Amino acid sequence: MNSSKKYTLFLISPRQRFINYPAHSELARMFGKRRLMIPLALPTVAALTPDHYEIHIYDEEVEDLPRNIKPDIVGITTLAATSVRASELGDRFRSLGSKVVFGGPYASYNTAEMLKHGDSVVVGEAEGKWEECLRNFESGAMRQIYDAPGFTDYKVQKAPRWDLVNMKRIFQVAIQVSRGCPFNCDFCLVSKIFGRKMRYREISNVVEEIKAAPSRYFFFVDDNLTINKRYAKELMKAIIPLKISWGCMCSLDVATDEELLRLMAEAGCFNILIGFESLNPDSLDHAQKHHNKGGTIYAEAIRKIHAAGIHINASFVVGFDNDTLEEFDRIFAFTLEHHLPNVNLHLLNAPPGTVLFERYQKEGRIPDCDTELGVGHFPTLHYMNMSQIGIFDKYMETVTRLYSYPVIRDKGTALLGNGAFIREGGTIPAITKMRLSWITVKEYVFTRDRDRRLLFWFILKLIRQKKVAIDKGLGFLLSMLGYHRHIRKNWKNMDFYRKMILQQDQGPWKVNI
Ligand code: B12
Ligand code: SF4
Repeated sequence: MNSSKKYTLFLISPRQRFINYPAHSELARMFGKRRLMIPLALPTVAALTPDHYEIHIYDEEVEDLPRNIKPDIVGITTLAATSVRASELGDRFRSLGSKVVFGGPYASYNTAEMLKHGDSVVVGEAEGKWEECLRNFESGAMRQIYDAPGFTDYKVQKAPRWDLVNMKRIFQVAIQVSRGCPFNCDFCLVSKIFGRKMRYREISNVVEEIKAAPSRYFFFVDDNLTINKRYAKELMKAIIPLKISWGCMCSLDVATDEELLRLMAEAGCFNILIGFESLNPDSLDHAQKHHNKGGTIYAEAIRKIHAAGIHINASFVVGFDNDTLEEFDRIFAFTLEHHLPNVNLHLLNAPPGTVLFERYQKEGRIPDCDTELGVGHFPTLHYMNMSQIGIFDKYMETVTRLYSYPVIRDKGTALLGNGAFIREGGTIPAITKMRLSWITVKEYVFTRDRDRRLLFWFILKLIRQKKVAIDKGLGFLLSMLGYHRHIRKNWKNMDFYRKMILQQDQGPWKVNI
């Protein structure tokens, strides 16, 4: 231990048993990395920690925890998806004599449960509360709960401590420029954790952070990067000279402003995650997601985003009370019609703390199941018109269809064939390029799968015709392969998953009332 430091602190993101986002595992592996990015909470909380702490950041998805160091204090970030492992780690470190503090979305709304495995919970934002917790730790007077009304000012943020993260093992860094969400969708925690009033960082503060970051690849974790279009345009203008590549999340109305879209593309945006959530208007009403309507508006908006050379990660949720299994087919057809190859399909779940959780709990519709199943591809509720096994089987059938090579080929050639994706993305090191080219050839040429080979030749033809940039063509093939591999892995575990689900299945909820 560095002798000028008085205390050792571990900041940990626990291992996730059930992986959903394939891009975070399979795609990272293709890049020779362990994970695309690590949770921003870890370097952010590290930046709030005083200098006399020797800080070690561990994301268990990236590396194992060392067995030979006993930290003085441990901070663990939690999601529903990591809650069981977080408790295990809490018990383990407490048995070693370390103090254990939990934070993050799961612990914030399950304080009593997490306090069985730790000494303290920091509720909601860390800023201010974490520093107080550490002062109390040093004086031997830690409280169990650190909570305070209101939110941090957030105009200027200390740069996250990326210097403590082994960047060789991750691909991109997360960055956040705003906090809050004016909406209040009932399955979401964001407006509870960060409030309904939007807060924005000064753009100069964001630019400094980007310049100092150890990667040129970023993901803006803001829930809606473009909700304030004036701020978004200023931000884009400021980051254009920085020559970075990035993805983000925003709502579809970004497409109503073509100047903004153009600026985003110029500033390096290659991918937007859009929460369509549902194509069933009754379900959107049901979820309080009133701001997300409109079939024809969807079509036009998608066309404009694609025309700007930006990919869409289309996110959908099935399982609202008005949904039936037909919803899956509707989503499948929609993504085919609008050339959306990257689809994140989720089953509705209700993390503790959400309005939905309270309601479903009152109605007795939350089975006593493992909280870590709440990653979006397992049933964790009793659904109104669908049995748990019914919705799960249909989910698996739909993702398998969505990522079958003939379907990917139809979508991919329509999407990439119009010439909008001709601009090169960020610079990739030569060694990575070689690695990716080799994986592409190995997987797409030396394969018995005719559909896969055909897809490769289609994309190659588009590259030769100068309709798509090489890196974008390769990127497309590899991300599709990532999804495909992930789904194949899930099929291998199907017997286990189905057995687990059948144990808690009570059939469609309406037959029980
Ligand atoms: C980026 C993101 C993702 C990325 C993950 C990327 C990554 N590896 O980081 C992707 C797109 C893959 C993703 C996926 C999903 N996500 Co997500 N995601 C987010 C999002 C938008 C930003 C997270 C972030 O970086 N925030 C910025 C950091 C700084 O905030 P923070 O983590 O909350 O940390 C602050 C405090 O909580 C606290 N804190 C956190 N940890 C700790 C630890 C200590 C010791 C202390 C003191 C304090 C502290 O201090 C920090 C600074 O103030 C959040 C919403 C949000 N606005 O936060 C949802 C969110 C985390 N996701 C959520 C969910 C549910 C999902 C999904 C299941 C999708 C779905 N069906 O809704 C999937 C699958 C998740 C999985 N793990 O498998 C929920 C989590 C709910 C829960 N209880 O688990 C959130 C809160 C959104 C929501 N719907 O309510 N997600
Ligand atoms: S789902 Fe999106 S729009 Fe709805 S409350 Fe959450 S962050 Fe806001």
